[in-house]
Amino acid sequence: MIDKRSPIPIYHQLEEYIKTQIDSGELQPDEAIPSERVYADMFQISRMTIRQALTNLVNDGYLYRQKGRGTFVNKKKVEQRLQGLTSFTEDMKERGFTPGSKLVSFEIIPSGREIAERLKLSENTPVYEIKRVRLADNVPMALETTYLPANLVKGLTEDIINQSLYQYIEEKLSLTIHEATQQIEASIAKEQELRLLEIEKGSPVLLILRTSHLKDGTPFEFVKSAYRADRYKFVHTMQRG
Ligand code: 16G
Repeated sequence: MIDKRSPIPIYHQLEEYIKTQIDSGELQPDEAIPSERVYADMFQISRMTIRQALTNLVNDGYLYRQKGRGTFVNKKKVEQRLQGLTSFTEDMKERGFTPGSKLVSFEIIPSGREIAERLKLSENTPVYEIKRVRLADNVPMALETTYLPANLVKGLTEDIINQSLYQYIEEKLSLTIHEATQQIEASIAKEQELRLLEIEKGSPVLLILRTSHLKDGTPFEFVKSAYRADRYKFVHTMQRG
């Protein structure tokens, strides 16, 4: 399995070996991987090489560490396609997860400059600010802060936002959600994100800014979200010509 004469670095070969074991199901999600000593004996390689491979696999989201317990196989990342304009609730249901939300804060505030600009409002217009941890089978996936013009997306309650915002907008307010633009960038989780997403200091997150519009072009939401990079990946199909 490991070829010491190969020009491919040994740590990289070990990474590939472990990935193959994960893909084939020999190592199952949440199963502890063998100890460094086992790999060292099995392949006659140094602990340092093994540590390097394991650290890379943790950083790439294949494995996770638990202090004092060991290193475990991560669940497969959620694949989010970047085609249709879907809600978190719809995305999770489609994948067979139970969607959920944990409300962090919910209030009406006067829009500052950034929010006013994004939502094409004048400054100090009342907007809802909703902060939710989005859950899949009770596991935190993203921290989402949503801004909505209070005189457009009317009558929000805790009950509604604990379920689906898009469903309320479409079914109860009879507004037509039409299109959105979003940007995605990499970042390191900040203090509040670490705590609420239950990830370790230094973990990467994907920051997404989304502005969504109704059929007549009116922006109805501006959302800032931090997605756990170890649980999420975005997939985009492109056509040439
Ligand atoms: C997704 C959307 C967010 C929208 C939410 C509605 C991204 C980056 N964000 O999380 O803009 O507000 O779905 O979800 O995809 P809900 O209907 O489940 O409340």
